[in-house]
Amino acid sequence: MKKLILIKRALCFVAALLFASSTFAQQEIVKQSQPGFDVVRADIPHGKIDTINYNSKTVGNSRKALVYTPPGFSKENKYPVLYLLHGIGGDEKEWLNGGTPQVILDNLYSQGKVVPMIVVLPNGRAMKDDRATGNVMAPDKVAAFATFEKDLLNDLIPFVEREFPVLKDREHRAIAGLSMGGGQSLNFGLGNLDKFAWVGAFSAAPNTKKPEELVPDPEATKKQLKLLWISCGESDGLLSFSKRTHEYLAEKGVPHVYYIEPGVHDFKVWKNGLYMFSQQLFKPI
Ligand code: FER
Repeated sequence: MKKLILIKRALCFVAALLFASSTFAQQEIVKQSQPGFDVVRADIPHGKIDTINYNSKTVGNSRKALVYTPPGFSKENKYPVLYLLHGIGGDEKEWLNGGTPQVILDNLYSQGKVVPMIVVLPNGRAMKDDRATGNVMAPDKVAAFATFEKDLLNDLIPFVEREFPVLKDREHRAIAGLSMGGGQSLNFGLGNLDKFAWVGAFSAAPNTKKPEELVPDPEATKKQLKLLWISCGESDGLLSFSKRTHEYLAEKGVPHVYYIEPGVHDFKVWKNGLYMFSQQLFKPI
């Protein structure tokens, strides 16, 4: 009799666990990517990539961006949005060409590891000629990466929110990027916490503002942030920009993830960054 009660109790416990895990998309410990995470699979549903053209009052022309809608996308649903930014040598196609984010995310969806979201891949060089040609380090081109803050907030985000079925509050908007795009994500994300609750920087570049400028009011930042992710390759020449940000945040007690992995300044690190960051997005923390 006692045995039966124990078995019943154990079954109740298992049922409760199953119920809890299926009801809430809780944060689990995310591990780094394993071989195959970026390999196309024919046996799973795939998301879709489209090019959009939006009118930019900031730049004074029509600008391009790519949009990835997840497998099973439906206009009847509403989705959170990740803005995913490129580096100094790239444009709106850099992630697609070098990082195959659609493959990484399709594979994660097939394992139920990501919340369905729309990913917008903008061109973060906000100037009339926004191609990555000539000297990409020219001062006007570097300055255009800062100008993109206005283009993003005043032109692109409103366009996306008019044209796509998206959730429009800060808790359903994320920004992340590689290198220059990582610096932009920290600058724009932490600088506009009324717009972004989830911020990720992979190998952030020297355009990253100084920590005291990024987070002038640590208490306010703590209250608003859902996730701040900073990753970098340990042999990346730009590691110091991630490190100084991390050290300041640690000193001020601002929760964040600081993930240093073997590697240099390349897509191996950035793809793993997207793999790990995306799985944490838009889930209860
Ligand atoms: C720099 C070194 C690297 C710099 C930018 C970068 C603006 C950006 C690298 C990248 O986006 O990959 O001095 O100055």
